Amino acid sequence: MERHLDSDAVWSICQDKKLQQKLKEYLGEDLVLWRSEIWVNYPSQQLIPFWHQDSYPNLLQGEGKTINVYIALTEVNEWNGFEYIPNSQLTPDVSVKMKDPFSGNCLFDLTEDLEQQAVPVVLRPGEFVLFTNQLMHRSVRNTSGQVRLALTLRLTEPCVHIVPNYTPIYHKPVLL
Ligand SMILES: O=C(O)CCC(=O)C(=O)O
Ligand SMILES: [Fe+2]
Repeated sequence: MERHLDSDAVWSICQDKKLQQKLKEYLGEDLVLWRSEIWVNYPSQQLIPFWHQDSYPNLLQGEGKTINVYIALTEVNEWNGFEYIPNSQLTPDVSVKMKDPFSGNCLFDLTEDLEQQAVPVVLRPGEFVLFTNQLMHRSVRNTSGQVRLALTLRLTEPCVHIVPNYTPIYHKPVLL
Protein backbone atom coordinates (compact mmCIF):
# COMPACT_ATOMS: atom_id res chain seq x y z
CA MET A 1 0.00 0.00 0.00
CA GLU A 2 1.38 3.39 -0.97
CA ARG A 3 0.11 6.92 -1.09
CA HIS A 4 0.06 8.83 -4.35
CA LEU A 5 -1.55 12.22 -4.05
CA ASP A 6 1.41 13.63 -5.94
CA SER A 7 1.03 11.24 -8.88
CA ASP A 8 -0.09 12.52 -12.30
CA ALA A 9 -1.82 9.19 -13.02
CA VAL A 10 -3.90 9.36 -9.82
CA TRP A 11 -4.65 13.01 -10.51
CA SER A 12 -6.00 12.23 -13.97
CA ILE A 13 -8.27 9.45 -12.59
CA CYS A 14 -9.58 12.00 -10.08
CA GLN A 15 -10.71 14.25 -12.94
CA ASP A 16 -13.28 11.69 -14.12
CA LYS A 17 -16.59 13.55 -14.40
CA LYS A 18 -18.80 10.62 -13.34
CA LEU A 19 -16.62 10.02 -10.31
CA GLN A 20 -16.70 13.68 -9.28
CA GLN A 21 -20.45 13.88 -9.79
CA LYS A 22 -21.07 10.89 -7.49
CA LEU A 23 -18.72 12.32 -4.89
CA LYS A 24 -20.45 15.71 -5.00
CA GLU A 25 -23.84 14.07 -4.52
CA TYR A 26 -22.50 12.71 -1.26
CA LEU A 27 -20.09 15.39 0.01
CA GLY A 28 -21.25 18.60 -1.66
CA GLU A 29 -19.35 20.84 -4.07
CA ASP A 30 -16.01 21.04 -2.26
CA LEU A 31 -14.15 17.76 -2.46
CA VAL A 32 -11.01 17.43 -0.37
CA LEU A 33 -8.89 14.46 -1.38
CA TRP A 34 -6.64 13.75 1.60
CA ARG A 35 -5.25 10.31 0.92
CA SER A 36 -4.91 7.74 -1.86
CA GLU A 37 -3.71 4.16 -1.80
CA ILE A 38 -2.70 1.78 -4.58
CA TRP A 39 -3.48 -1.81 -3.59
CA VAL A 40 -1.47 -4.47 -5.39
CA ASN A 41 -2.63 -7.96 -4.46
CA TYR A 42 -0.17 -10.52 -5.82
CA PRO A 43 -1.21 -14.15 -6.39
CA SER A 44 -1.64 -16.06 -3.12
CA GLN A 45 -1.36 -12.85 -1.04
CA GLN A 46 -4.02 -11.32 1.21
CA LEU A 47 -3.30 -7.64 1.75
CA ILE A 48 -5.29 -7.00 4.93
CA PRO A 49 -6.36 -10.27 6.57
CA PHE A 50 -8.12 -8.45 9.43
CA TRP A 51 -11.70 -7.25 9.46
CA HIS A 52 -11.51 -3.48 9.83
CA GLN A 53 -13.24 -0.15 9.42
CA ASP A 54 -11.48 2.86 7.89
CA SER A 55 -12.36 5.77 10.16
CA TYR A 56 -8.81 7.11 10.73
CA PRO A 57 -9.53 8.64 14.16
CA ASN A 58 -5.85 9.48 14.70
CA LEU A 59 -5.52 11.32 11.40
CA LEU A 60 -8.75 13.32 11.01
CA GLN A 61 -10.20 16.02 13.25
CA GLY A 62 -13.51 17.88 13.15
CA GLU A 63 -17.11 17.13 12.33
CA GLY A 64 -17.98 16.55 8.70
CA LYS A 65 -18.67 13.95 6.09
CA THR A 66 -16.07 11.57 4.74
CA ILE A 67 -16.29 9.00 1.98
CA ASN A 68 -13.99 6.44 0.36
CA VAL A 69 -13.88 5.35 -3.28
CA TYR A 70 -12.56 1.99 -4.43
CA ILE A 71 -11.62 1.95 -8.12
CA ALA A 72 -10.79 -1.28 -9.95
CA LEU A 73 -7.68 -0.80 -12.10
CA THR A 74 -7.75 -4.49 -13.04
CA GLU A 75 -10.68 -6.86 -12.60
CA VAL A 76 -11.76 -7.21 -8.95
CA ASN A 77 -13.71 -10.34 -8.05
CA GLU A 78 -14.38 -12.96 -5.36
CA TRP A 79 -10.94 -14.55 -5.95
CA ASN A 80 -8.76 -11.47 -5.67
CA GLY A 81 -10.59 -8.48 -4.25
CA PHE A 82 -12.02 -7.49 -0.93
CA GLU A 83 -15.11 -8.57 0.95
CA TYR A 84 -17.44 -6.77 3.31
CA ILE A 85 -20.19 -7.46 5.82
CA PRO A 86 -23.44 -5.68 4.89
CA ASN A 87 -24.13 -2.96 7.49
CA SER A 88 -27.57 -4.48 8.10
CA GLN A 89 -25.88 -7.66 9.38
CA LEU A 90 -23.49 -5.94 11.76
CA THR A 91 -24.30 -6.24 15.44
CA PRO A 92 -23.06 -3.64 17.97
CA ASP A 93 -21.26 -6.30 20.00
CA VAL A 94 -18.46 -7.02 17.48
CA SER A 95 -15.27 -7.11 19.51
CA VAL A 96 -12.22 -5.02 18.78
CA LYS A 97 -9.12 -7.19 18.50
CA MET A 98 -6.66 -4.29 18.37
CA LYS A 99 -6.16 -0.79 17.04
CA ASP A 100 -3.71 0.23 14.38
CA PRO A 101 -1.51 2.67 16.31
CA PHE A 102 -0.84 4.89 13.29
CA SER A 103 -4.36 5.43 11.93
CA GLY A 104 -6.35 4.50 15.05
CA ASN A 105 -8.50 2.20 12.91
CA CYS A 106 -10.00 -0.76 14.73
CA LEU A 107 -9.35 -4.37 13.75
CA PHE A 108 -12.17 -6.71 14.72
CA ASP A 109 -12.82 -10.30 15.68
CA LEU A 110 -15.98 -11.49 13.96
CA THR A 111 -17.96 -14.59 14.77
CA GLU A 112 -18.05 -17.34 12.16
CA ASP A 113 -21.76 -16.64 11.69
CA LEU A 114 -21.03 -13.04 10.82
CA GLU A 115 -18.14 -14.01 8.55
CA GLN A 116 -20.55 -16.18 6.58
CA GLN A 117 -22.43 -13.01 5.64
CA ALA A 118 -19.41 -11.60 3.80
CA VAL A 119 -20.06 -10.34 0.29
CA PRO A 120 -17.25 -10.02 -2.29
CA VAL A 121 -16.86 -6.80 -4.25
CA VAL A 122 -16.99 -7.44 -8.00
CA LEU A 123 -15.89 -4.69 -10.40
CA ARG A 124 -14.68 -4.52 -13.96
CA PRO A 125 -11.60 -2.40 -14.67
CA GLY A 126 -12.58 1.27 -14.43
CA GLU A 127 -15.65 0.65 -12.28
CA PHE A 128 -15.80 2.08 -8.78
CA VAL A 129 -17.81 1.86 -5.57
CA LEU A 130 -18.17 4.36 -2.76
CA PHE A 131 -17.90 3.05 0.80
CA THR A 132 -18.31 4.67 4.17
CA ASN A 133 -16.12 4.52 7.26
CA GLN A 134 -18.60 2.10 8.83
CA LEU A 135 -18.00 -0.61 6.26
CA MET A 136 -16.50 -3.74 7.84
CA HIS A 137 -14.15 -5.28 5.29
CA ARG A 138 -10.94 -7.19 4.61
CA SER A 139 -8.90 -8.33 1.61
CA VAL A 140 -9.57 -11.67 -0.05
CA ARG A 141 -6.63 -14.04 -0.57
CA ASN A 142 -5.73 -13.77 -4.24
CA THR A 143 -6.33 -17.19 -5.81
CA SER A 144 -7.01 -15.79 -9.29
CA GLY A 145 -3.46 -16.41 -10.51
CA GLN A 146 -3.16 -12.78 -11.60
CA VAL A 147 -2.05 -9.57 -9.99
CA ARG A 148 -4.97 -7.40 -8.87
CA LEU A 149 -4.63 -3.63 -8.77
CA ALA A 150 -7.02 -1.13 -7.21
CA LEU A 151 -6.99 2.50 -6.13
CA THR A 152 -8.66 3.80 -2.99
CA LEU A 153 -9.33 7.54 -2.71
CA ARG A 154 -10.30 9.08 0.63
CA LEU A 155 -12.23 12.32 0.59
CA THR A 156 -13.80 14.69 3.02
CA GLU A 157 -15.25 18.21 3.37
CA PRO A 158 -13.12 21.31 3.98
CA CYS A 159 -14.39 21.51 7.61
CA VAL A 160 -12.59 18.25 8.45
CA HIS A 161 -8.89 18.69 9.15
CA ILE A 162 -5.99 16.33 8.74
CA VAL A 163 -3.78 16.29 11.83
CA PRO A 164 -0.81 18.62 11.31
CA ASN A 165 1.86 15.99 11.92
CA TYR A 166 0.45 13.59 9.32
CA THR A 167 2.86 13.77 6.40
CA PRO A 168 2.27 10.72 4.23
CA ILE A 169 2.61 12.66 1.04
CA TYR A 170 4.56 15.40 -0.60
CA HIS A 171 1.45 17.44 -1.29
CA LYS A 172 -1.14 18.80 1.11
CA PRO A 173 -4.73 17.56 0.65
CA VAL A 174 -6.01 18.81 -2.68
CA LEU A 175 -9.31 20.36 -3.79
CA LEU A 176 -10.72 18.42 -6.75
O1 LIG B 1 -7.84 -3.80 -1.74
C1 LIG B 1 -7.75 -4.40 -0.66
O2 LIG B 1 -7.46 -5.58 -0.60
C2 LIG B 1 -8.01 -3.68 0.64
C3 LIG B 1 -8.83 -2.47 0.45
C4 LIG B 1 -9.12 -1.72 1.71
O3 LIG B 1 -9.10 -2.22 2.79
C5 LIG B 1 -9.46 -0.31 1.58
O4 LIG B 1 -9.44 0.22 0.46
O5 LIG B 1 -9.74 0.31 2.60
FE1 LIG C 1 -9.78 -0.77 4.35
